[in-house]
Amino acid sequence: MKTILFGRTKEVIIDTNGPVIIIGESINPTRRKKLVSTLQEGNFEYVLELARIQINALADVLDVNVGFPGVDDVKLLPETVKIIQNRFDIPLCLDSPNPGAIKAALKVAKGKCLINSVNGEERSLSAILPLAKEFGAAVIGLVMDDNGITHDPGKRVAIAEKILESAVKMGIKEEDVVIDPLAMAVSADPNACLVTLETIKLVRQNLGLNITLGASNISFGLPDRESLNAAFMALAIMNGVTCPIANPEKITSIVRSTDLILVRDEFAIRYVENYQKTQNLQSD
Ligand code: THG
Repeated sequence: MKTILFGRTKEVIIDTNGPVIIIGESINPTRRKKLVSTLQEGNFEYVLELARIQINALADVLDVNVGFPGVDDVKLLPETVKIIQNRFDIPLCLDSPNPGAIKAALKVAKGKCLINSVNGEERSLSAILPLAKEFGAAVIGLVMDDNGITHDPGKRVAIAEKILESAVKMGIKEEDVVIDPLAMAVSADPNACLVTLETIKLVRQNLGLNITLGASNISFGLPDRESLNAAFMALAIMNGVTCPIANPEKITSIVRSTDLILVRDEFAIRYVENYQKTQNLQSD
């Protein structure tokens, strides 16, 4: 199954057979005070810097989240999208819980975006899916619904199926639905990662869709987040994750290593490309 995204002209193919596509997470105000303060001043230089750093670290798609308390993201999200797309030709993942902000961003975005996200709640399905259809976007489906978040992998997959069915009914192509099995902090729940890994496996087996997740979520609240994120990433890819949202500066080496091990990188071309890139950056 192939989910195809576009920047202004650049095509990115997310393929269930790999190689893994990296969605860069860094344009997100969570714990980035500088992003909030510069955006509040109407200064986009830091956003562009975060985009450049992630593209250099071999991100394939950029997640764009400009939500913080007090922000008018119906105005700020499209503005940020325009500024990024003026400079860079990389597909975007529009990350907002506000359908108004998603719609405003889709109106100005060039190419084909990934909407982040819809979930199984009726209110979310009826607000977001028509936008994906209208603008020809792909959409991430979070496996939660009106009952909140279940810890039963079978029930999570049932929500994924419901989202897929609603999308297809709306006229959205099956391949344009990407499932997020929900990655949560293992510090808060010792079973959290195992439930996610099991959900990933079931989504791959039963639905065959592309799978994303917010990979860095799992290490909140613990030291040495990098090691934990790396171990989880390898397991998540093994089980069927094809387009994680993560920090490319830290995760690209792990992703390219895992793809090589899983025979998705003939002649180790992508593995070596990343190695050379990191060497070049050091000598810059
Ligand atoms: N699913 C989907 N979208 C998502 C998430 C998800 N979007 C937001 C989030 N979760 C994924 N994005 C991030 C962004 C940053 C961090 C974690 C998840 C993060 N940042 C570091 C910190 O807080 O310490 C700081 C940045 C750094 O690494 O230097 O952890 O689950 N669909």
